[in-house]
Amino acid sequence: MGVVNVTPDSFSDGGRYSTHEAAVRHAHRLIDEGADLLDIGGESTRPGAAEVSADEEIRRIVPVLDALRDCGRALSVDTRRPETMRAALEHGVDLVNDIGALRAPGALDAVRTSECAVCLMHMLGEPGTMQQAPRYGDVVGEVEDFLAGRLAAVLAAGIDRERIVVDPGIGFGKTLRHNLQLLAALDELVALGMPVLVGVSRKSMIGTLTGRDVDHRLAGSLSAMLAAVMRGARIVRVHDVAETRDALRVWQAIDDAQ
Ligand code: HH2
Repeated sequence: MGVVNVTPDSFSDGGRYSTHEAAVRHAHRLIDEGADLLDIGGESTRPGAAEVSADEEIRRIVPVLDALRDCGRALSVDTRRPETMRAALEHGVDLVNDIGALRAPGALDAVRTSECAVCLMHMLGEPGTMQQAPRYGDVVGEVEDFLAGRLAAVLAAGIDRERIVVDPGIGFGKTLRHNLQLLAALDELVALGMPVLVGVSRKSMIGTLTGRDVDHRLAGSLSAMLAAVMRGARIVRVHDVAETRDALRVWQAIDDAQ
């Protein structure tokens, strides 16, 4: 899953693709590099990022979706807002990637009548404050319980289990230790029986472990990505698609030779 941010303030790419043309050009580059799925977002959710209105988010995302509709790859919309989900679904999006796990009032309804896939992600708190001393008794158990609870809510709303992907939400209300524990125990989330998506690309945990700024976190990101895939992650949300493909190809060849 290649990341396409149509935002002026995402932590990882600092507004490089905030115009429509730049975002579409970037998406095509990620396709050429081997992305199977493009995740299009109109709001940065990094800790402390300013919120945008649904209107503004839709204004950023929908023209990009329209330009990419026939690109031959699955399209995902990265949003917490039911209005944006609805607009994106009207414009042919295949996956609703909600860091709020469809908890916003109206979110379940927004996806219920479509056939789209849904990613349910764990987040403790809200983006603005989530990194202020997040606390868990047992982070792996609590994330698992949360995702199982959201799955139950989604099933009760009449959405099929086959449409669901789950995500531990690396960096969303978690310390470095929480992130590491979740990645180390990813097979426990995989055991829930749904495909697991993981996003670690360029995140601050990589910066903390390597001492690198956001432009120099590729090697660390690839290492974390492989650790997740080896424990059963099925979708990896990344900024560097070509390098991720290469890393996966080599790992897969070794795995196949076993
Ligand atoms: N991380 C970000 C955004 N969306 N969605 C899922 N399912 N999992 C993630 O880990 C995830 C996500 C991080 O967002 P942001 O800070 O806006 O930056 P960027 O989009 O460049 O990664």
